[in-house]
Amino acid sequence: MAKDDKDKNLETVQERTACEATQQMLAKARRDGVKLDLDRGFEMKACPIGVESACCKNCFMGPCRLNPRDPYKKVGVCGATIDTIMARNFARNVAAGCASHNDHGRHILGLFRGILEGKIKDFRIEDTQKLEKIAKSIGIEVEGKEVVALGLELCDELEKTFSNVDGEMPFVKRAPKATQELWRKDGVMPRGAMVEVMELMSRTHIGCDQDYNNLMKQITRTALADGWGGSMVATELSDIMFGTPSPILADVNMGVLKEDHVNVIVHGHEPAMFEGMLAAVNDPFFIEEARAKGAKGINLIGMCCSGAEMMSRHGVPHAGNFGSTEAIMVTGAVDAMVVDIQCIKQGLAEVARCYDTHLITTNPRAHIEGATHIEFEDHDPRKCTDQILAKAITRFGSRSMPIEIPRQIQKGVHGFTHEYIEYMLGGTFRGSYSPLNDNIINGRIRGVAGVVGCTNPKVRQDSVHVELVRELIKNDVLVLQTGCSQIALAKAGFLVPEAAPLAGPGLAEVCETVGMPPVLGLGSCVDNSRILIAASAMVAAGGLGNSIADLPVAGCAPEWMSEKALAIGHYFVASGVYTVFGVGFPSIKDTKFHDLMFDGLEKQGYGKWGVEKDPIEIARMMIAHIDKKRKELGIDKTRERTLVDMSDRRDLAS
Ligand code: SF4
Ligand code: MSK
Repeated sequence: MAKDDKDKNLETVQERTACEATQQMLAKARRDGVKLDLDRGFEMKACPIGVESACCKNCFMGPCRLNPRDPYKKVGVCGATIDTIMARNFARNVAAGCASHNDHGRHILGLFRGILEGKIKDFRIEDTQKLEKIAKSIGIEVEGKEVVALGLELCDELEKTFSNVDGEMPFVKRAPKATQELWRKDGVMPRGAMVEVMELMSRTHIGCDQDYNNLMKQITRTALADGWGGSMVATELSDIMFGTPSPILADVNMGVLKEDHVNVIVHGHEPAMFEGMLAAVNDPFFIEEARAKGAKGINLIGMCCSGAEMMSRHGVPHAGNFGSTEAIMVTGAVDAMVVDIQCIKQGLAEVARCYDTHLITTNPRAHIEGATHIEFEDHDPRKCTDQILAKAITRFGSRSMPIEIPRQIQKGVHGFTHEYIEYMLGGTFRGSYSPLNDNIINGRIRGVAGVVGCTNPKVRQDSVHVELVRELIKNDVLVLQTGCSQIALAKAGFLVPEAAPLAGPGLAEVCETVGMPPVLGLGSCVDNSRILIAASAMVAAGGLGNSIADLPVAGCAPEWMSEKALAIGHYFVASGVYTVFGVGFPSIKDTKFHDLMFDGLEKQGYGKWGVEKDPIEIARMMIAHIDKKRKELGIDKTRERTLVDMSDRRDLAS
């Protein structure tokens, strides 16, 4: 490659991603003549009508395209207005996101029941304390009950999350009373996920619900059936079965690959298969097999959300987020990439073919043309995991590709939960959210932000996440993270207590006293439900209002891309949180539907949506909202304090 071309190559890879390891692999892929998603995303010219949700293909009289620049000039063939079209499109996105999380949650519930009934023997109940706590939280009497009996009772109750056709979902009881009352008053209290998704899909059929206000009610109900439904069931039962995470030091970035080991990457969202792989790679038989082929061992690594979950629970190294899943195979060092559900790009198959990597699908819901399918079954995990390991070990023994592994590795502390935040701030004997609230009231912590979600090749990978979080903590906003965003910040070195000096003086003071990072990683994207519980605990601790909408908190998915992200965003809005999305938003400004989402919902007592691409501006919007809530709570004056004296320090530490 000529020098000019080399410089250009370097320059454009830096434009695509802030992750240096991914830059290195993208440059190599180009040299190798392999096209990655990061370049495909840049080259794809999005449809200007679709990007603003101004088209409808809900029947075959269309597709109907309206003009986003003059949205009220025309209507669809059936007469649908721009507001109906945008509301229906958004509704279907939320339905898909909610269905994904509930399908995941229902599988986790089935696994839990299978263990309790003795049909699944390779997994067990790890955290019986949490089992009791969760059962109690939804009104199940726990005294004198054995683990199996209590577990089965919890199963029967949580089954309603999915199958209820009337009544209320069990976990909504965990929301603040005032938040629940709002949902009841407006008729948006979720019943069961299946009925909510079904009704939403039915209402968006041609000629059904054609009032965006009325559609919004069912959108809200369906989104709540995600956050307080399937996502929360998945998180809480996974903790009970596999162990509730607590802070753990783990390595992140592509440097976790080892040239002299058999490298197996697991990428997806379901923890069971990953847990099964973890057991299998520690089997002496496979370690011996790997050694016989000249490897020093088997190196099990996570990516994306199941990776974040396994890192939080067991400290399994993590190689990167959604934006790096194709790039990592360019190393030539991946002997097998094992995938399950959600956010698995079809493009992985072609990259795997180019680098002679095994791409193995394991879930009946998610096959990929060109990949090998080896089905994972909860009752017989080894049948799947052992075949995968045999393939990976064989590939190691006959590696033909040149290996190039980026050197970047960052250490970080992961595995925070709402339970651990309570313990960390409140101490062993009086675990409580009161110290967090006190620090918010006294102004050391200005507020709390959830920064979560995906990466999207429409924007420079990781850069919006990192710049936004940098700005938030600088302004004393404590940041909670999940999913691919957490990995972006981990790679940038923010998930360590040593990052405290990057925070403003108040937040830094709290972090240094407690020994925590200013950015707390809570796990995968279903684990956003941990943020809902943390917010509810803040309300319960007192002093910050009666509902989640009263709290000085805000949320953001700065590089979002998935329908799940829209469902998550809307369940936060529906729970009372101001939620800003980066990249763009599928609606047209100054339309009635847009105004409802970005303003009207807040007037009805919910949170509201915001959209902005620039990270500093996003931070400004979130901080302005936090300050508005502080003012409404009458605690805006306390921020004027700037010095923390020794007696304050003692109060904080006690
Ligand atoms: Fe067009 Fe109405 Fe059919 Fe949508 S439902 S494609 S707007 S005719
Ligand atoms: S994996 S939904 S890219 S966070 Fe949960 Fe990451 Fe977004 Fe998928």
